Amino acid sequence: MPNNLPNDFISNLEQIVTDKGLIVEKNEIRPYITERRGRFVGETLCVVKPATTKEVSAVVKLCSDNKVAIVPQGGNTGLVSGGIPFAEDRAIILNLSRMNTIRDLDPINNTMTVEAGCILQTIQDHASKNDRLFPLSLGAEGTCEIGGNIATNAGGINVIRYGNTRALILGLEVVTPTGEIWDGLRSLRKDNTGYDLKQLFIGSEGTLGVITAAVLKLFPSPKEQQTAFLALNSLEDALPLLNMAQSMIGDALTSFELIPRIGIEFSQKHGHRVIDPIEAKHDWYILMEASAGTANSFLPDLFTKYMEKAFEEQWVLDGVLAQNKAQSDSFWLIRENVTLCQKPEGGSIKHDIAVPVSSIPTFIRKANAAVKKLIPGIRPYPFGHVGDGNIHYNLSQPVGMDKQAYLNRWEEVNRVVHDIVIDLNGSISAEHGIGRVKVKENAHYKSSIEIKLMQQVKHSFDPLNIMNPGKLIPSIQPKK
Ligand code: FAD
Ligand code: 2HG
Ligand code: ZN
Repeated sequence: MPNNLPNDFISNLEQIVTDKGLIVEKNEIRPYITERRGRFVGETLCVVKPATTKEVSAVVKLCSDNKVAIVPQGGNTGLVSGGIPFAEDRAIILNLSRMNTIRDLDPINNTMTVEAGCILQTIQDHASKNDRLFPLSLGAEGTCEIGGNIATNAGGINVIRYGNTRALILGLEVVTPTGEIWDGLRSLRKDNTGYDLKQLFIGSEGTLGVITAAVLKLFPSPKEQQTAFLALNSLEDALPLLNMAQSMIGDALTSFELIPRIGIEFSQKHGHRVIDPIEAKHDWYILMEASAGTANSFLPDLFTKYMEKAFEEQWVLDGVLAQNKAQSDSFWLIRENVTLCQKPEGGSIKHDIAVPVSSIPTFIRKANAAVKKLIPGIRPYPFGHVGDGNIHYNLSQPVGMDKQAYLNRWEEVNRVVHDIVIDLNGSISAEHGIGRVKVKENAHYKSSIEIKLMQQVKHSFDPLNIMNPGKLIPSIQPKK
């Protein structure tokens, strides 16, 4: 038993979360403290899995009374180690997976009320069965939970049309760090009655309270969809191509993703059933999609005209318009594999950056030159949500280099890349959050006033600092 824990702490927890709600065995704990990509293994006192909001409240009160820290956890797919405690935190993991009830779907109000542990894909499927769309979509959707999506303000592939998670939430139920329950499960599109507290919890990465339920916005389910895989003439041509999509296809445009040649190569080498849709090799590709909530929307016509114009302007050298759902799925399979197939190529130093869309080519070219100078042979792997100005600027290790020696350069490489991002008025975390991994780096770039204001917010919600300590906010005062 770790230091200073009251003897009856674990038995009190056991009484709150009866029936498989408490895990103390080392082997059973391991998956909960292991980051999905195996980069970190944390340490926890135990894993608690409450089944109701009242149980969450009782667990939090017990922890607050005993000054034991709490790390909320959903599907543990986060990429910045926000949902894992480390030895110095002396924390329990409060895992929400058992709170997985869909409480309500209101087809007239176009809302769905769900508990925090509902898996994102289950929510999408339930919306679809009711002829509605819940548009949040990301590679981890079969595992991540809506509570985690809200806590990280997740982005994904449909942000260009529907916004980040923040734009999809109407109400929240939260257990505060003192164990009180705030029922903010409103399903209103208009509510100007004071500070919009839910917005503080969205993106707070478990540092201000435990999200137990949410009211989600639904949309008409798509009746027509068009997906195209296009080879760019040059990286710079992505910009006029996007611009033209926004003016010709308008609001129907849902995704505009960048894929580099190296992404196709890694996917074909390590993925399953990945077929390059275009025979000739090109440096850069765009995977784009548009959808309409009504049939006979003229979308197919619009899309065809759009592609004709793109060829005419020579922004696109080659391209395929999906003829059916299977072909469209095969394009998206490539995109999924671009994410998954970097790992078998050895160490990857990762960045999740945003710059104004107009600066994307400048960013990629400057960053490529800088990192190649730093580590000859490094393999830039920039991909992702270019339509939102968000690039996953990942860097695969040089072939043959020792993996650990490469990963030891992580912070040095981050600094070089992030300096370029900040010069271009960008962000060092576009959608994955800060977690534990980027706390220092964030404090380095943010002004002291911004960090101080965040610390004040944190302190007013959680004066004992028991809610996910050491994440998001630095424990030291920043220099500036
Ligand atoms: P966890 O990893 O369990 O937790 C994440 C953070 O949220 C932690 O700080 C945790 O303490 C907090 N938290 C979790 N649940 C709660 C709760 N109920 N109350 C309060 N705090 C809570 N992210 C994107 O934004 N866009 C992408 O396109 C994307 N693609 C991905 C693809 C893959 C293959 C993988 C592995 C990850 C991807 N991610 C992406 C990252 C990740 O899936 C998201 O951050 C996701 O929202 C995390 O959800 P989760 O349930 O796994 O949360
Ligand atoms: C994606 O868009 C995810 O695929 C994961 O955000 C990005 O692995 C990554 O760096
Ligand atoms: Zn992403």
